[in-house]
Amino acid sequence: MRKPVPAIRSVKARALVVPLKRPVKNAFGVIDVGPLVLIDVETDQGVTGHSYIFAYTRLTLKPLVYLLEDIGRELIGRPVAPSDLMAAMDAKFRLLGWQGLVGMAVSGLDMAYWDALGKLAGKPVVELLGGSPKPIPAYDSYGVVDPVTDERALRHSLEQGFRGIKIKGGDGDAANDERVVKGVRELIGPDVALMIDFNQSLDPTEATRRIARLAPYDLHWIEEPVPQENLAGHAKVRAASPTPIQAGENWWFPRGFAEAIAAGASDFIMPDLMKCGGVTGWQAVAAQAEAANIPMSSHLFAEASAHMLAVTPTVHWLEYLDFASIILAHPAKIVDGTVTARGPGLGLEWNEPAVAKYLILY
Ligand code: SMN
Ligand code: MG
Repeated sequence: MRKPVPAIRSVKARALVVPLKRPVKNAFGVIDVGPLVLIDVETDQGVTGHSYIFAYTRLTLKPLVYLLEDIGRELIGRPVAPSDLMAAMDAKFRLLGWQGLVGMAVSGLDMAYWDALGKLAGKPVVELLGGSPKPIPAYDSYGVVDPVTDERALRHSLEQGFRGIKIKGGDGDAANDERVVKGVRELIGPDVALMIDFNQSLDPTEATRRIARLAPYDLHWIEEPVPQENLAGHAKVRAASPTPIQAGENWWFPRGFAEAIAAGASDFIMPDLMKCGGVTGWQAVAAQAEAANIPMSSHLFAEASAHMLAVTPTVHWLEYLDFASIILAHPAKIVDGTVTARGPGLGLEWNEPAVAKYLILY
């Protein structure tokens, strides 16, 4: 007989602040610790779905924990049917909107539902979605680097087989961007993709000026040159740019991508699973990317993104920026510069002794 759809028994959220192997300096400051929220969706069939979200700052940890658990209390007894639950969330938050903590919580819950469904089926999520695990080319994602002091780390990335390196710009003037890009290009050679991320720090005129100056260094993409909400600005920069524009980590849910694509904002897109609506939202974004022939990469969340990129028709790159491996039992593994999805579910299991060590109690 057909097994009933599992129902939600409880939702638990835990806040952690984990140390980072590599701080991420960007145009606005330094991320020197990893503020994470772990989500556990317990079902009535003996399986618990897991996911984690990245809170950016400690300041949002406590509200996220309370929000997740309060939403969770309203979900008790509901079947783990992600599409239905997304529709229920849409109704609940329609007047408030997705952007911000609500969108992060709803996306995180969606990832945990899918993890639970995969674990119940004994399959990786990529298989539930009709695909199969495959190696996805990954780039090693850095903060601001200095070609001299970070030489060892950059060489280590190449030794691990990474065929792409991303660095941050916009923390200094145009001359500094050029010095760094030139130095890193010399170090990694002509065949490794080099991306630069401005993290929304420029205005369209300045972005255009800086991009022109970086043209001789064969950059693979220019990321978020201007504020994410300035879609017309992105389109303007893109029209003048000899280098492809990349964006999407700060566009919210499939509708955000529809608007950006309609505006011609970017050559490439890179949804963040925590902001695009989780596994459910990602699929709707990937369909748009396919229809518009836009190469699609991931932002953070390497373990879960490896599942999603394997069913993304215009798959491009997986971002490897490690915030969570210290608290995961099976962190993403780099093999010849690629990451392959692992199950069951999204392959997320907690390293509980490490979780206990970094737990913040409210
Ligand atoms: C980024 C965003 C948030 C945390 C770390 C890094 C960055 C990226 O914009 O693209 O990785
Ligand atoms: Mg970025």
